Amino acid sequence: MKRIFALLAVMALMVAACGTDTTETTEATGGTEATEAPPEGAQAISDACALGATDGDLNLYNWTDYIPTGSLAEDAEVKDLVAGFEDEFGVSVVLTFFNSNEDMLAQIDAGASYDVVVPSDYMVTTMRDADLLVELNRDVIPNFANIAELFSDPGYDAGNLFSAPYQWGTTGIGYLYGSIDDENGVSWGVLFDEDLAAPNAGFISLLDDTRETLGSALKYLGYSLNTLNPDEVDEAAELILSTNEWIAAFNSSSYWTLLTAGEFNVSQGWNGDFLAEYDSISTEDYDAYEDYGYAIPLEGSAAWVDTMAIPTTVAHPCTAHTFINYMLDAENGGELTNFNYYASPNGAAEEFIYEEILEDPSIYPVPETMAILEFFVDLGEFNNYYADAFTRAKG
Ligand code: SPD
Repeated sequence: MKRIFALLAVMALMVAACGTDTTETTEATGGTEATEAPPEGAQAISDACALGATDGDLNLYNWTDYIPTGSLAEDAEVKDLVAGFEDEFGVSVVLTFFNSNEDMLAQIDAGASYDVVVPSDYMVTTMRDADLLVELNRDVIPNFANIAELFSDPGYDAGNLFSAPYQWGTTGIGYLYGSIDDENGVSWGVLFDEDLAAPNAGFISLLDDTRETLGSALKYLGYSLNTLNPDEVDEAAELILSTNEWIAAFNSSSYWTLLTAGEFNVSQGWNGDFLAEYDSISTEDYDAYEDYGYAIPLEGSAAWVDTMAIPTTVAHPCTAHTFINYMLDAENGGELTNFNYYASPNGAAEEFIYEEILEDPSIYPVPETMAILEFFVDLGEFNNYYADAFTRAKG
């Protein structure tokens, strides 16, 4: 536990400072008649919601495999949080997946209606500043009290007025042991340097994500992943373009299963996706952790906070608030982490999280690791420069 407190101290500084594919849909399971709310009334209706009220089914727009549901929950032996919400509140949940903040933003910007979305830190700022988010009615989200203090006033959304923290994690490299030299730590060079990548040519994947993929290249080059210097961004884009010679794919939606299926040996990705996958393929007779690892590269990397927010395209604002409150419940928060292997910003959830997760430095990094991590911040107008650079980088 001592290590967790030291980690929390480092996180406190970082979170306070952190600034500002394709979709798949699970089955809609029938349910009660929805009362459609006109988008322009979303804020007024939200402000008038009662605790635990619902006003229709829930359209949830979340990252792939980020909430326990159906066979995924069953296999992981954790509570099905989607079915749990449906049962407790008598509504249906339609779950649609996205694989990058920018894809999600494009959908909301185009008017797609969702009740709850899961933007990362910097994207909360972007969406808030574009008037795409409803201000949360905290009166009907009493479980906000469960959020650990260090996540209660983040730089990306002062006072959590428009977002509730969901999970936090890191970006790094998942790999098959033996495929890279990891004796003295792992360098981003195994993805970005021609010679270091050569042994795994054709078996390497990068995230298909503007800020993440450029961010890792920027880190490898020794720059901030929030740089506003166009020359540095151009250099990172050139570097990514050069990897076309040896990478197999840009993939953010299934790299973890493709890694353990032998399609990739080395993948850029998010910690929980790898670790939950290693756990899910382990059996009584087989421990996947003996074959696969996760490393935060020596040059430094990204830490991030994903959040729950209500877009102004919401149709069921009261159900949305009730869902956020449900997810911030201590036990549900614990189940979420026990499923997806991402760290929880929910302090009260800690007692429900498996000890081996709390003690895993790939999930709750030690302070020395935290010191080389950087949070993404919203770049305002300069976001477009990154977007264009990433389009060029993909060739
Ligand atoms: N499988 C879903 C993982 C979601 C990870 N969060 C992405 C953060 C992007 N900055």
